[in-house]
Amino acid sequence: MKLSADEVKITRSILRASFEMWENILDIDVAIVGAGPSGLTCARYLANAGLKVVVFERHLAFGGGTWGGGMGFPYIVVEEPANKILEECGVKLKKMDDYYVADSVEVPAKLAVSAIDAGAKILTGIVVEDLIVREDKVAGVVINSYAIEKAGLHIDPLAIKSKIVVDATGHDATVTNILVKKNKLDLKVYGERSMWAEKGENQLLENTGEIYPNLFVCGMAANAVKNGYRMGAIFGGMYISGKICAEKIIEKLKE
Ligand code: 48H
Repeated sequence: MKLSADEVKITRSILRASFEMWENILDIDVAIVGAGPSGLTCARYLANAGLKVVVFERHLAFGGGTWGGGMGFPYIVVEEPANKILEECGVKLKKMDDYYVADSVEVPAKLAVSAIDAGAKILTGIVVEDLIVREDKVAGVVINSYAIEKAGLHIDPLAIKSKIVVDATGHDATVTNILVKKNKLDLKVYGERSMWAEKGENQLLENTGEIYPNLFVCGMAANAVKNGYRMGAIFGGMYISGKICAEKIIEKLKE
């Protein structure tokens, strides 16, 4: 057997595939910022509804705050009815006390595979550093390479048009913070409150939704914006928040 490995052909294949991909996502239905549990769940439901969805994730790995489980112990806890969302993705759950326990590496892996299989595109190593705002409505995301951000280089970004943008950036609610600061809005980002797991999980569901025209917030970012409680290593609210967010977006895009 002789393997063929031509450097020019390898490079050309990568460049052509990349240009094709970028050209195809310049104008999309939904841009989700953050590939944590809420963003990946939201992406799967939106893609299943036939929408053109791209998830932009700053880091090279998807999964956000799931990998390390609780304090590095590789398990997370999920309450009913969120177990059903993970079961749809083929995650194996173990019943313990009143909860379900899941492997903190299996969960993000299967959420990501399920979102990709549904048709969502996940782009890692890409930071959303600004938004396109037109006549008091969000109209897209302004993106840059994480490597450029990390190196502190002043290199101008590129932009993607999107009907809807989702802030699924977790504790820092970075997208909402950018929108508020740059556009001098009255909308206030309060930051999250200290831990109260049960209240935090339930607030998350109420706090999920559209907070500015075409900007939706889900997951921990929803509680961060509205001063909801944090909840530690219980994740059910993240998946349900992602699902509720997708349902609200689908409803809005029907209008
Ligand atoms: C691109 C960005 C940007 C940006 C951030 O933190 P996450 O896992 O978010 P959620 O809300 O889906 O899940 C929260 C959960 O992981 C958690 O932290 C819990 C339950 N905490 C409870 C507690 O008490 O502590 O993921 C957000 C993702 C991360 O991967 C970031 O890298 C990414 O968003 N991100 N990506 N552009 N500007 N900002």
